[in-house]
Amino acid sequence: MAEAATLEEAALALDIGGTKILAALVRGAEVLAEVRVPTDPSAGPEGWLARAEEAVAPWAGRYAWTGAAVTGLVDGGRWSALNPGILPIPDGYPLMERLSARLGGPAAAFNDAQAAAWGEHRFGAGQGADMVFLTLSTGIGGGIVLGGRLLLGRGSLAGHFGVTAPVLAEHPAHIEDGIAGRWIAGEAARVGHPVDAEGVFAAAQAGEGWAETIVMKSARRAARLLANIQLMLAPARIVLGGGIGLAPGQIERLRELLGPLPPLRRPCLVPAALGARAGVIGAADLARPTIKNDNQQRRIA
Ligand code: BMX
Repeated sequence: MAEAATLEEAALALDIGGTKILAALVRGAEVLAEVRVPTDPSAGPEGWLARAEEAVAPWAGRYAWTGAAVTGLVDGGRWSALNPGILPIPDGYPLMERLSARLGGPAAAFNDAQAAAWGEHRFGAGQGADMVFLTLSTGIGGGIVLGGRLLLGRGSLAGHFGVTAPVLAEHPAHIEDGIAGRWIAGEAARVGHPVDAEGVFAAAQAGEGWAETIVMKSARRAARLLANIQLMLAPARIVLGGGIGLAPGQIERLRELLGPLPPLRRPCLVPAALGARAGVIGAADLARPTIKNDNQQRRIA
């Protein structure tokens, strides 16, 4: 483990996703310590926070504030699900208040993909550019940084791409329900291979046809989403993250599928430089001005 952080510089950061919780002690772009625990969907927000609190107990006194990156919508410090199928968060859960009460000190919370977008813009593959971050994970999340500002809020301009509806109604609700990790595992089980999404990618890498069929179908749909994002926002780069986005071979499949598009409409796809840590690094940084300077408008719109 790296050296101890000084209190003024280090933050506790949590990334609460549909499958796992990553807790980290973060200083700038540096992760000084980290721990992962699974998210039990049935435990509810108090259960998820209790699990995180237990995991970070050894770091007591080593951080000055807490930043959380969470799946779902954070609005006025309250947390709700956009798609309860990814994680059943009750509407309007007082997340900032509960984080602060449980972990001590000031706390701020953000959507996971928006926080990761900020992390990649500040320290990773999106530096100095208008960028979109797209996480292909349990679900699909997005974050947009234009002119150095992270777009927050509820609308699709805040990057909630996964819960947009498919134009061709292949699936009744959200496009993520036909592309992302839950769908991939569900498809595998349907064809007699009850493994998680990671297992499907491993099987595809090993040349198993059933697995290649599933990951290609996911990739074709994700490529359409990427092409639409490029048309809507024309970012200089789309930074790809998440367990599916960064799975072996997936960025190559997506690049190949997008290859025939005319250059002006073709996304420039790059992998997240901070990998699975983009969310915790972004949340730690975003939470700092909110708390210390009460001047978050400087950086986020
Ligand atoms: C869903 C939505 C987004 C989130 C995205 C990725 C919920 C609970 N989540 O679209 O807010 O950013 O999934 O989440 O409504 P992950 O858990 O797959 O990282």
